[in-house]
Amino acid sequence: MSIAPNATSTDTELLPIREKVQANQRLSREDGLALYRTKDIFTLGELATIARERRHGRLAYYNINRHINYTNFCVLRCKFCSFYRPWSKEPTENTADTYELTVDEIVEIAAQAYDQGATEVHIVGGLHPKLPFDYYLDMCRGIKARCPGLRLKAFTAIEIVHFTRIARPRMSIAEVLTALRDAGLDTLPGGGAEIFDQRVHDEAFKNKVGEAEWFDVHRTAHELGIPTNATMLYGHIDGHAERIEHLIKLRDHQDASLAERQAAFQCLIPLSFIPDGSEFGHLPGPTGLDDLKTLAISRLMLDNFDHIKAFWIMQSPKLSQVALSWGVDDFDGTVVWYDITKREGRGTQHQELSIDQIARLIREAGCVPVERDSFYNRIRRDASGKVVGSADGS
Ligand code: V47
Repeated sequence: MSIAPNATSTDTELLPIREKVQANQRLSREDGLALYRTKDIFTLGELATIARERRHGRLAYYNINRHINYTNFCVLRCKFCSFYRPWSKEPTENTADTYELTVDEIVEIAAQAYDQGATEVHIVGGLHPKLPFDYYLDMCRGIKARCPGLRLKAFTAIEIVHFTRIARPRMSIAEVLTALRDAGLDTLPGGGAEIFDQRVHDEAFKNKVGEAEWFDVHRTAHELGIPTNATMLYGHIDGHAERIEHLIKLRDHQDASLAERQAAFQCLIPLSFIPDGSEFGHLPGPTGLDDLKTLAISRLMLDNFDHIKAFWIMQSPKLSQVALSWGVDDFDGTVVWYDITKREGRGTQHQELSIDQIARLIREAGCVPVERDSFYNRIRRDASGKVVGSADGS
């Protein structure tokens, strides 16, 4: 898509922002708020496309992956979450839909995915009160022993803090991350960030560790050379000002990681709140326009993040497709099973897009599908579909 350099907007507030975007200058807090205020979503999309195309042209990334949610027992009670189930030491008191997978079951799921061409497993779960730290180490070791080429993106910052508390003797964040990396962990997913704001924290996820600990984990991972992702869960009791603040905090952290640390954030995933089945089930959730605006504004504010991902499970495949022209360059992947959010609260865990479906959505949006690995290198496959390497030569 070519952008006319002097295109006009119906919203005069956007004119100075257009100049900044064209000059590749950093946007301010006020700019971010003006972008949320605008009704001119076409100019917003056009500006986000300038930022997107400067980095990626019309390439759109996806991967062949498998999400594995190892347990839905959780000691937390986040009001936006429909996934968690309380744990009781009396098994008969647990509801029928609780589960915890054994290490063997997890390795089996990963092995099936690997044998079918997946290059990454994304593993997260609830904070289980009883599983020992060895369970998580064995899970990583077991997967890597059975599937040596499979990349392991696992455990949100919240789980990492939980592991520091359950390890015996107790361990620091750096010790937990080092032990997991030695066992096979490659990258950390971005979950658990929610919205970095004390009011929202206290009203929506009071018992969860907050912003300081989330950043501690990501800072330590970056110091150790482990790349991570970031998320923003929007469209519940948050406001636009809080979202812009969240993005600026991530941008500040990224500046420091890029300048001083061995690794950095790879990608932001704005997560569109799905109310169904949660304590916030009475809330309407974001509209399609709010989704589009938030993805585009994320692209524009995060000038030091390489990638903005629409997680099609949450934004829907159709809106994620449209968002490829509103700043998004990554589609996540084939997913297959996903338990954390389900449409209508009682939908199925089976949530899958085939490679052909993803490629069609991307091509129809005027983009070029690129299968990527966990570090955004282009995957090369032979005629039989076997991975023969990444574009970086690995
Ligand atoms: O941590 C929970 C959020 C996260 C709901 O790093 C909800 O590549 C919407 O982090 N509605 C898990 N969101 C998902 C996540 C993720 C997904 C895809 C890719 C990556 C990545 C990360 O989902 C949780 C929480 O923040 N969440 N409940 C809900 N009702």
